[in-house]
Amino acid sequence: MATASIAKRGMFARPIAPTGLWSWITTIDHKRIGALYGVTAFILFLIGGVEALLMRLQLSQAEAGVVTPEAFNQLFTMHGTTMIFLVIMPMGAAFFNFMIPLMIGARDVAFPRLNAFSYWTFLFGAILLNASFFTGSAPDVGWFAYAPLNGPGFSDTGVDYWILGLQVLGVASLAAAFNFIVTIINLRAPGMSMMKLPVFVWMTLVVSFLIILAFPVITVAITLLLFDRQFGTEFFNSAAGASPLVWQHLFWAFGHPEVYILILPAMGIVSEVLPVFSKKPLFGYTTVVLAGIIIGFMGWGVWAHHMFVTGLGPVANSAFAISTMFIAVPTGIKIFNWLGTLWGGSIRFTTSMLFSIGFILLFTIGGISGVMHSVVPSDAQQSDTYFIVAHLHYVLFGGALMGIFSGIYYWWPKMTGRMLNETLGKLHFWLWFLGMNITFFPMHFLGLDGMPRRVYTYSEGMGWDFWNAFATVGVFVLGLGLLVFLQNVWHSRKNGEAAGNDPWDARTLEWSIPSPPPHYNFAQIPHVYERDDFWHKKYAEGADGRPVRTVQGAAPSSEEHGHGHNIHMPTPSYYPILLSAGLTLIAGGLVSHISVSVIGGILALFALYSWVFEPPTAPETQTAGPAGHARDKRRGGGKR
Ligand code: HEM
Ligand SMILES: [Cu+2]
Repeated sequence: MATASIAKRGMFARPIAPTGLWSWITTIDHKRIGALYGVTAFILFLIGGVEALLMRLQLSQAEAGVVTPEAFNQLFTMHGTTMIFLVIMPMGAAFFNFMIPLMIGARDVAFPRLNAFSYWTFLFGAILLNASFFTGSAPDVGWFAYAPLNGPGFSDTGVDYWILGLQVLGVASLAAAFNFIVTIINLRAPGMSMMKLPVFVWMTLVVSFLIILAFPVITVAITLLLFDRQFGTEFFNSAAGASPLVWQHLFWAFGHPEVYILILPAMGIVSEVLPVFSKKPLFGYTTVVLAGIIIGFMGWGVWAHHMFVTGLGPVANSAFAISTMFIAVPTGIKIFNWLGTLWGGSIRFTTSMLFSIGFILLFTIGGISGVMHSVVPSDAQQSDTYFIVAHLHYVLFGGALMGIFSGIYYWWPKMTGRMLNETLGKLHFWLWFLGMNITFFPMHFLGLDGMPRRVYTYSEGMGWDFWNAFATVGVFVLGLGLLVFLQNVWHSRKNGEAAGNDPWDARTLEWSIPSPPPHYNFAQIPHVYERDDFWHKKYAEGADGRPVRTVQGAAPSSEEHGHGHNIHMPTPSYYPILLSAGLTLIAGGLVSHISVSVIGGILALFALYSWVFEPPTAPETQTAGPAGHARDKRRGGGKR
């Protein structure tokens, strides 16, 4: 037993537990960390969903009394903050973690302990943010917390929780982003040049760069805000002559790149799924990759489209209108490439494929309303109305989340070794596709009819009752879809069909190894010769240009070459979680009691110090513990 062996070896001996709770707490295996990210983000998705449900119930009819106005403000703030930072981003991170090393033929990420640190810091940051509910003062200023209402004198400690929670979460995102950049650049299998990378890996690389460039901006903004709130500085205080618009510039200089941080992983997933279920290579691989990179650059030049109604003047407004219209071009290019991939393919309408096609349809609707906002006079009408709420849900729910679920259905067999049920899956898709449109499409009408966003109620004569009630019905359809998904997961765990290595006849390296992959991933690191290398190992081009299977029976597996003996993997460690806990306590102490910060500081220092002096691999003598995979240590490479 894990704990027993710890007792025998003393408190600070290396953890070697192969199973049980301890093994999860000390794990540095990218697959387990990916699973932790996924499960945690899913639980937070349920919390964010309940917040949404409460808001929709409150708005389902005029003058309803489900929640108080104060509670309503907290609900939309926490809902937005949760969905963006605690659901979509970490679900992306779950796939980065689980899939990237498998897709590039690596045994782990470059810095396995840093990876564990990212996850724990994310988890503790999420807890810190949500702890504000228990103090009775959750953040209530909207997910963008506009000045001057974010300043001292407003919302008790709510905004402080928001600031400190985001600081902690920012550390998690930055650590993960650096890790993935180094992993993708340095740990690719021999022969896998950059232009042979799967598109999902490319999009992860672009997103990681966006994170390391965008998060410092918000870090600075919220640090200044913290100083305003706690130490009497006046960076955003209009009464003292500062411009509160500076906050908006800083926030959106981060905020717009952030929306691409949210959508690019989904675009990457869709670019993996469509070729597999169309039995064709991705149409225009180079263009799709380039369009992703161009979006990454252009995303920095459009932020003031969130500020058209703040009186920036005609020059700035025109410049940002034009740049915003232009950013739709690389986005449109991708859409045509996806359609080109479908064109003439032998299409299999699996659940994953349906979610990808749903993504294209719904994301396009959101993209079009986005371009409508770029027209300044029409945005003056739409700004701060339900029309914006419609837009952002088409891109975030219809886009990012549908893409993520396409990935869940696609990679589930690889991650768990078991298939999900396709009938339940399709039912889930249709309920979500319908429910999403029922909930969010009428918001276009409400917005154009003048219903402002972020109002906790409206009076009867406004004519908004019907579509509001309609939208609330949609939430129940979405909820039903979610239950079907949960049932599917449950069913798969108990009776799911075994997946085998390659259930979809897929193209990329992760499908060449067993499902779930062994802890060392590849018994032998593959040598890559082509883009979609695994596909080329299975198929040759026939005389008519159609693929002809060259390998009969089961797909070739690197497992055939050995059983992973003598592979040295990094050893689990206590210090990532301890350092995360220390950091979060420092932050938490600032909103509760300073002694908590002191304890956190000591813990963080201890963890950091010990981490630095901990060799990445335990000496063999220490690891002669329980039998099993935990004994096989790493190949060289990662050090931290
Ligand atoms: C074709 C691409 C897009 C264009 C042209 C576009 C344009 C715009 C514009 C002009 C606004 C500001 C509207 C206003 O506040 O008056 C806006 C808001 C927003 N967009 Fe987009 N957008 C695009 C894609 C996306 C994507 C991919 C996402 C996220 C995945 C996204 C998320 C949002 C969010 C969250 C807001 C609202 C922010 C808020 O006020 O709370 N957009 N979009
Ligand atoms: Cu924007």
